[in-house]
Amino acid sequence: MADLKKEKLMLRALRGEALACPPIWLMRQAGRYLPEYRALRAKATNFLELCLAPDLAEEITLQPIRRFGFDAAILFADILLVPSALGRKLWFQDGEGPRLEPLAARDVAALTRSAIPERLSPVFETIKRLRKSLPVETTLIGFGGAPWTVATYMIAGAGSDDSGAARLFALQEPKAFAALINVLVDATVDYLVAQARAGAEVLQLFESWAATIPAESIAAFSVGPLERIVEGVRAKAPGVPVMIFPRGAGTNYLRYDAIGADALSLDAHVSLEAAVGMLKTRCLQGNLDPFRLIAGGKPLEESVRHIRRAMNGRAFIFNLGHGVRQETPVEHVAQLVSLVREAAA
Ligand code: 1CP
Repeated sequence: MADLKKEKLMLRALRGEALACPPIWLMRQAGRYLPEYRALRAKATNFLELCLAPDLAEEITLQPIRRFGFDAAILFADILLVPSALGRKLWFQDGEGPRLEPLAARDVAALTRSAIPERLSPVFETIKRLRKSLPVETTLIGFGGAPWTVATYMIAGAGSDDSGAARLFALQEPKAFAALINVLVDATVDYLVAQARAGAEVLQLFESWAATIPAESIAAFSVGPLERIVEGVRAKAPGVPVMIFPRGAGTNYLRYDAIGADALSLDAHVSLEAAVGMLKTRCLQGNLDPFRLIAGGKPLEESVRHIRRAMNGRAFIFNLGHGVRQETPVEHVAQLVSLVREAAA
């Protein structure tokens, strides 16, 4: 009977339909700004346990849907589950973020993707449960990290603003670096296809550290690997739209646009007026400044109106330019959803 139901707004936008009111979801919509998340987090031993316990991950994914009625839910998990499934030690230091055992060139050959189906099976179970528990109009988004972004954490052992350790590794150990990117491409295809088969309806690739890639390496480090992932996912999970978020790509957004993904996510630094004319990707997504969501009031209203006007007539999904920040007042998120759903653009 599914074909008799009206298609979900999010999927209509991804097929290229310009809707009067765009669908809305927010990157990091589940997380620390929500009191109900903090309450669950306090009970768990650690963050990894939350990601790998289907009952908890399902509940956390549903929390922002219950509160705000977003058009899409994003699976509660983390991009660093892939390196963990490849055999790297991963832990989350409270208050400090993720930590991995730093990877050396000699460690690359030992990375194998054979354990992904078993080690990440709780994630696929969470997806199956969510397809039953989500409201019928809500689209379920699965995700993974882009190889470069994941490699930066694997090599440095933590996040860093300039990805210096990974950049130096790529220059000093080019063979090991290429092998690492290749393993991550294949592992990410496996992981995303398994998410789609479990019930994820859309897949997002996070290239959160696109800004740290020198221009001459964009093709080898990021655009090429993402092209191979999109191709691999389309071959094995046809019909599941793929969205790419190359945060901070600047003028290199044009290179990501040429991949021909189903949607391109714009950070808050991209001018929408310029993007509309230059970018050919079927659907665009973004790009509210997360600090306007913290500020609320006029700054929020003005920006929402500006974004809606600029994107009027274009297939578009409303989102932030990066994730919801911890200090964001929950009332502002509710205000945002009603502003986006107001009748006129
Ligand atoms: O409670 C806590 O201490 C954990 C904070 C937290 C949360 C809520 C982390 C640790 N990860 C997540 C969930 C998460 N991570 C989701 C799912 C839910 C949602 O979006 O609502 C997603 C999609 C991610 C993706 C992710 N993890 C990215 C890409 C998106 C982005 O923000 O750029 C990245 C870079 C990570 C790594 C990571 N995991 C956690 C943190 C704090 C970080 C960033 C650390 C750093 O760079 O220093």
